[in-house]
Amino acid sequence: MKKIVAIAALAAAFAAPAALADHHGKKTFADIDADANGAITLTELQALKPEVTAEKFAKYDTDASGGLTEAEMEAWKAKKAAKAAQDGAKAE
Ligand SMILES: [Ca+2]
Repeated sequence: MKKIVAIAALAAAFAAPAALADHHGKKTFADIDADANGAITLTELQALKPEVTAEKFAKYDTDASGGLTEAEMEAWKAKKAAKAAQDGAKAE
């Protein structure tokens, strides 16, 4: 039984692409873009983050294309990071 667990753990370790480790377990743009068309739709994003609303999505879909480009996703991430830093400063 122990041997099976060890093999399963080893298989899982090899199955995880090394690139993911650089993102601290976070999904990359390509991971979220399930159909790899270069834009993340609300459906694709909700598969990862079900809490994202259509309103919130639209706010960051700055060209209203119905999909978030990598640049739009980066802008979103930057805004979230800025907010987190601000919240952290308030807590101190
Ligand atoms: Ca897509």
